[in-house]
Amino acid sequence: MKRLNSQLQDDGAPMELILLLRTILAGCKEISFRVSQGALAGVLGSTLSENVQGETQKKLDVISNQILKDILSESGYVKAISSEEEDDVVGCNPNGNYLVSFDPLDGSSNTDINSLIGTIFSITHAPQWMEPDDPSAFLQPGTQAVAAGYVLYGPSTMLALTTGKGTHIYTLDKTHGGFLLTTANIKVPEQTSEFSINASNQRHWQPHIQNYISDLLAGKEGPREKNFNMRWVAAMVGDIHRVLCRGGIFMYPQDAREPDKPGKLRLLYEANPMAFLVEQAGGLANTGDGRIMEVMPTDIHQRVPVLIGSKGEVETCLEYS
Ligand code: AFP
Repeated sequence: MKRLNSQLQDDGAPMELILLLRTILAGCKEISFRVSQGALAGVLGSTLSENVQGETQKKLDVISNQILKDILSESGYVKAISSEEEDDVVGCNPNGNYLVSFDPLDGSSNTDINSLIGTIFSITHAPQWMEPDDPSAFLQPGTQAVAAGYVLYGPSTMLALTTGKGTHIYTLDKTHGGFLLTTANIKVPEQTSEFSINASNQRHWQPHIQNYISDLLAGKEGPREKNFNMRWVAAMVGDIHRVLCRGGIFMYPQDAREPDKPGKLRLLYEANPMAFLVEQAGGLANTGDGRIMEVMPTDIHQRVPVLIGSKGEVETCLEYS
């Protein structure tokens, strides 16, 4: 089986980017190990702290964030990082050529039930003019990313990665510690009969989203004239992995709960990297109002509504608005 390095070289990735990706993945392998120890190492449960988004931090959120922060700060390749678990941008090497945004442990409410979780990341070039602790350089649309990926800590530890030449899936071979290519150029099926949404928020959705979901639920007897299945992992990384593997539409749409936060998911380190991966696999990623990757960020922790998945189904959903 092909190794990660060899696929990245075939895709024309520059050597420094390859080294940076290997650094991130070294951190993810350590996270994978810490996650797998679970209760034996006392890493489950919550801390007493909250992150900048007002969410209680899990012990594994803090551990994973520290692992990635340390390894990236010491690597020399990175000028600054932004993380879900850091209030502000963290400056690293003033001469570093890259910026990395990450959610160190997505789906952390799943840690205590031994369910799917993962690390999501996105990489852009660092502008020369930028001071390492300047957040403004992170405020670039997703189209500027040079690489994005996630590592899913499930029954296998898997990597989905794009450098803009398709999306490839790798599996961690724990016997030698390397990621091996297991699906090259994965393609999201254009049509689907599976959707993914937290239905408990239904009363807060905009009317057109309520109409769209009710037509899916009406199944064969409704206007779509086919039955749909629903799945919800409560970790975007798990839901998007399923969409990449067998199609579907994943939605966290705008809702009326907090008018100043139009969606739940964060643009820089959740929506954009997933949009890049899914678009490179032939799917679509939209806010309901335009392409996710074209949104100009105004804040490093900005939230956006998200409709991601099979091209035909995302297009159908958009026709309801
Ligand atoms: P964390 O990043 O705090 O772990 O939250 C996970 C998440 O942002 C995303 O991965 C899920 O799709 C979503 O939250 C699940 O939210 P609810 O099930 O609470 O609606």
